[in-house]
Amino acid sequence: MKQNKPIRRLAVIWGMLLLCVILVQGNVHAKGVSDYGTLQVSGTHLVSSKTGEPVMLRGVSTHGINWDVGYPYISKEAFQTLRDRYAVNVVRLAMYTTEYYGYCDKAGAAESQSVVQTTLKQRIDTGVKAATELGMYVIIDWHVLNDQNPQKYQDQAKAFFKEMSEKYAGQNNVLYEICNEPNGGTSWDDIRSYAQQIIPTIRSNDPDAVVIVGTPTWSQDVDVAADKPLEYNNILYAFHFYAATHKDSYREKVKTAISKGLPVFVSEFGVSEASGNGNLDTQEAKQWLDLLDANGIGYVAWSLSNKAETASLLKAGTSKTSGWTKKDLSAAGQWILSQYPVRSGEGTTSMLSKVTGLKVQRKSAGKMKVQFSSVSGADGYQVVYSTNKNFRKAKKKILHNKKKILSGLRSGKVYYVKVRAFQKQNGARTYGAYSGAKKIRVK
Ligand code: IDC
Repeated sequence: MKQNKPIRRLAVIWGMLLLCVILVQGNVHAKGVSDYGTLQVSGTHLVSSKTGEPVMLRGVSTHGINWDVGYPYISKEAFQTLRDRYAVNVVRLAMYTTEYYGYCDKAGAAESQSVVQTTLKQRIDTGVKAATELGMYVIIDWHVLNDQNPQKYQDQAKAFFKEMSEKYAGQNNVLYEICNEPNGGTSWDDIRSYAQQIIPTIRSNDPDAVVIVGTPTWSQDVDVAADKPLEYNNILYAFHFYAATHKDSYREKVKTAISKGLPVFVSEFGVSEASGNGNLDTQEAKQWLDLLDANGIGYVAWSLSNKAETASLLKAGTSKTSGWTKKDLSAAGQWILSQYPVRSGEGTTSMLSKVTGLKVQRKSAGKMKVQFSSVSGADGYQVVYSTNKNFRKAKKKILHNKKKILSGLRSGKVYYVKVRAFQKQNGARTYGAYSGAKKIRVK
């Protein structure tokens, strides 16, 4: 009987540790549809039609929604995890046109082509609804890949986008990506003539819709597109990179395109090699994201999947379909999804631990001393104090070390105090989780 106590104590300690992990994960929240509303392309940027401010989209692409490594993650729970823990504000639904269960060529699938199409459209609808309920943007991606030239299935693309734009015309959070990666010698002229069929179809239903157009050579020749852009407004041109393969010379292509005034959008990237597998190169990826952030170019990571390939954001074979914490993420997932909160500069980040060991001491009239344990990696601390238990009308002070005497307090009042650490990234502060609150009556 006696052994029970230590075991119970151990269980309590484990429980508390688990809670700490959950709290440290914090709640991050990039700006979304309720902040920005309808998106518009202005110059080389996306801007909010509501506030006029530049819009930065950071997102995640599904794997092919035709496969069981892709569609199980189309849910409100999954998207909410991405939004709340990892500062994702856009999700891309990648619908392959060919390969197994493809929209135009179902390859080996048992169902008829029309059943396949109905199922894929239902999956898209689930994704659009989930994103909408969560105030996130959503990209409907016509995932041209093995079919190489989007003109191959142009009639089907037209019918598909007609139907989608009719269905989602009333929404301000849906973007249409009309050809993922033209390749195999498809020229920019081919893509232009395809786009000239599809864009008016979409716009006749949804005049404001932002349309993303792929560029030649697996959506990399944005420099070529920049010499002869399309004659429509609200167009983004796709550029895709995989950091372990595509380096400086590809960054030059992006720089050339934007210097010519082309609005570029990275609707797909990986930290892996272009195969979606092989090595990861986070140093190159960091250079990429720095370049994109500096130019206000949004980016979407490939892919939200547990498939055993290094581009997958989830650990190979993980069975969780939402609620992922760091341990459920692959190396690529951990790197990418820890970048987003920091780069969006909103809310807390899971990179910093919670402040512990907070002590408050009464000093002479109107003063108190606060001290706490330092947090590794912190650039400073924010102490928040108030006479209100819920920290209404709280005062905030930035500290550069772990103790400070606060003065100017109201004598005889009870104060509540809490502290969090912060890091500075790109000029913005990102915070770790708050310490527990302490209370004290001031002399
Ligand atoms: C890859 C998937 C892989 C799949 C392959 C073929 O990661 O599991 O077998 O497609 O369908 C792209 C494409 C994207 C690729 C990805 C990685 O848009 O569909 O996904 N990639 O190769 N362009 C460059 C890389």
